[in-house]
Amino acid sequence: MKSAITVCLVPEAARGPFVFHDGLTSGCQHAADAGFNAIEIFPPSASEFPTQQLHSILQQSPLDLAAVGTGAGWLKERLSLTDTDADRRRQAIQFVAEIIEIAAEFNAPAIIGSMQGQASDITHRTESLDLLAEALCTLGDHAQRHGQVLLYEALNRYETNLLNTQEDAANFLIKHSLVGNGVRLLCDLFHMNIEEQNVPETITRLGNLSSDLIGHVHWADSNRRAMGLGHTDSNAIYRALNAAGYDKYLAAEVFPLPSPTEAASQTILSIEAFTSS
Ligand code: LER
Ligand code: MN
Repeated sequence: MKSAITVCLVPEAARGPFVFHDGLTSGCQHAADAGFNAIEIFPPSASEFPTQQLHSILQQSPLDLAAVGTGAGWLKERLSLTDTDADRRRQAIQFVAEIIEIAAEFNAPAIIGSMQGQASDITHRTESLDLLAEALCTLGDHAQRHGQVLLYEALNRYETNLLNTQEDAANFLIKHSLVGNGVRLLCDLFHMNIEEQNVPETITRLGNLSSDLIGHVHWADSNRRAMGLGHTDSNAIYRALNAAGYDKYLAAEVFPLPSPTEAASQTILSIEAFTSS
């Protein structure tokens, strides 16, 4: 498995669970210095994505781009893929589609987290899930046409009322034939710590459902600090991921605590404990 760390380029997300907030150059420099394989970027939008700057940084560094978040569409513009207003929904799909295209230039997938939105009233949940399936179908196709997968992230109950557990999300993707359409699960261990009965056992069951279901992992401890700074059993989780055949990124989407560089070095330690043996 490979290591990645988050670089946030959105001032409005300064208090969000991202490690580096001081610009692309500084974030990449810190990530490379700490020994990461890749960065995961949270950009304001596709049009504000620093494409040229990133190309030149990556050419001169050992880093790759692991994934690109789309949550700024929700954070800044309140766009959602399940908005009941068809025009707003189209804007949300367009926002994500453009990020898919830019991420694909760097051989990276885009993430659907906050952009999934939530049902405004529990009676509308079925309708919202139908809208979500429709959007994931369109965007999964778009990602595939650009040679990528699309990462769908189940969030905890305080962030969405759509799909909170990984198995509910997996069954939803399977029911709507979305896995064949390029959609994969993003397992965020912080959300899983809140929602799952047993995180390693859940990962094992996901692996049994389909070996390529898990497309990305947010490697966060129980309190959303760097792995090792909470009470998550990272050893059992790593073993479960390994046994499930997962060989992609462990990306630190965590708070920059006690400092960005300490969160980075703690994350690397927590990954190297498994990968260097
Ligand atoms: C996005 O990756 C995520 O985990 C959400 O909690 C964003 O708020
Ligand atoms: Mn996440």
